[in-house]
Amino acid sequence: MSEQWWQRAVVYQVYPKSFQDSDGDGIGDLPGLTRRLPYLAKLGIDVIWLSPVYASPMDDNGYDISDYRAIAPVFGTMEDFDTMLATAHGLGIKLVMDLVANHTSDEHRWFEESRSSRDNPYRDYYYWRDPVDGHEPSNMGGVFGGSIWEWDEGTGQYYLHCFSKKQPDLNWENPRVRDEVYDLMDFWLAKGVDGFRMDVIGMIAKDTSFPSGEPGPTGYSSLYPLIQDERVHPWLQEMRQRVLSRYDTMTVGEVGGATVETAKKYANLDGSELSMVFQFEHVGLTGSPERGKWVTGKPRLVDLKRVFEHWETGLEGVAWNSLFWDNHDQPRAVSRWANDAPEWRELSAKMLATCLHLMKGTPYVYQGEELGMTNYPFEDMSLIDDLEAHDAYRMLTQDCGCTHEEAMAAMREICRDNARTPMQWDATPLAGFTTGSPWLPVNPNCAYINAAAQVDDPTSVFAHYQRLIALRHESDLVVHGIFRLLMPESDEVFAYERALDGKRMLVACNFTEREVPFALPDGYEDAVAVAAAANYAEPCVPGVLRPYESLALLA
Ligand code: TEU
Repeated sequence: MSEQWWQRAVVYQVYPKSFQDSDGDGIGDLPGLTRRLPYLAKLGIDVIWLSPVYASPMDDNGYDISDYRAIAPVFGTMEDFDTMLATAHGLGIKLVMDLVANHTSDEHRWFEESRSSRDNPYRDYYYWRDPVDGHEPSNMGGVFGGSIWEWDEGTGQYYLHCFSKKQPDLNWENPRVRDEVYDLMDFWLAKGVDGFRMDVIGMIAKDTSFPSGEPGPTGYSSLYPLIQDERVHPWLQEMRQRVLSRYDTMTVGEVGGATVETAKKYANLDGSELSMVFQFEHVGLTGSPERGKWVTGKPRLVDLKRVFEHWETGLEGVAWNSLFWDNHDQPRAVSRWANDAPEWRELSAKMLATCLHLMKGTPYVYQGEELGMTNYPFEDMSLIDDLEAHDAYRMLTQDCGCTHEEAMAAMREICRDNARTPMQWDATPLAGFTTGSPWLPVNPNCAYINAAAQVDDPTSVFAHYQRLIALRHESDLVVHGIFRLLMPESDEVFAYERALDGKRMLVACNFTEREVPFALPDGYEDAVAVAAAANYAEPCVPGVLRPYESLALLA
């Protein structure tokens, strides 16, 4: 099959609220993003995934949309959007919007109509059910706590919301809902947008008998008994036929709970559904039945490698993979997967980049990851905005018996606001993000972790990402080479090989702060070092990998 443009692309996620403020209100906006597009062009990325900028009451920072065809005034105007899009395209950067179509805001016109009366034409845009024995129709917890059902006094029924009560779920069984979604997609594609990231698209089909769930911690997995992702595929095929097929797009579906087997359908190479999906097996490696994801500590490297091997080999030749360490819902990469201590942060951030960017699939860089930005030292919940975190703090301290400090330790490692503190542009106290009061605190380590200090430093984390991105653009081996895991039993070294047309590339990454033995596999005796992969200035030492060393050899 011919190569698709998004198979050689690197995607950069912008969380607009935290990227660049232009009007001093302490909140990032579209003119601010436009101002920083040359920075992204210098990094060399090909696509921006823009988290939602639509009209929204911001209950979930824009993942609760009240008008899909309008820009939230806090982010700017439609003209600002058009300027940003034209500027990005002028720099050779494509733009993918965030399609949040599993649910709307409760302030969307459709929901306001739907809740106004039982016989309103929009009633069936959402899921409404009668009480059962005077209670919620089923006993299932939502991702952000509480029940998935909210009582509506006006019409004497409950409505379904898998996330916050201000995010009622759209009823995709209703063909009028699907028509509305396809129309709004067409609106943005006709404006020149290059595709969509599709929020929780794997859960738009539900078991409408609404089974009850198991008691347990809040989180996405609490919804699994409700989700029927096998019924999503006909709707994605319909979406492809009705709207996507008329444009040259990249689409990535967020499919929590995706397996290699289901991804073979969602991301099949015949293009009948999506380009790729985000799977969550690696980010789900830590956690517990009692506390969900809110546990501290890193996963074992052998388990992390097993997940990546499973996806790299399982999709080979059948479907396309995405590659990511973090996003706006996850803690910062270097803090979570490597070592953000000052003496190891830069080295291990570069190692992580080499490890991910030389695998097969489309890599995603989350804003600030290319600088080695770290988690924030949250000491108190007053500094945290995220509704998910506040629900989790309640769960941890009231249901799980955690002390405040134990709960804050989990917040410092896991909460989503770690990724949402303002982008660190320079060393000034507000990191050049705003001239006002930032909506979330700026990490004080912006004094030495910031773009201004790195963009012209060839030894910086930024420069390392630049070189890896440039390597992908020019290397068929990196884009198409077959993946083979090496040293599967090692809990210290992540080593793998890529092979294509007789050429082989060995990639080796030491995930520890110790020097570890590393024997070259046969056939690499005369191999040539790949400069873009190396994170030590000095040549590699035969037989060992230095602390957090990454290297690649071409044979
Ligand atoms: O996230 C869906 C999802 O699974 C979240 O529960 C997320 O994975 C979780 O916070 C990590 O534990 C999407 C968006 O990415 C997220 O920002 C939204 O809050 C959510 O959907 C609702 O739109």
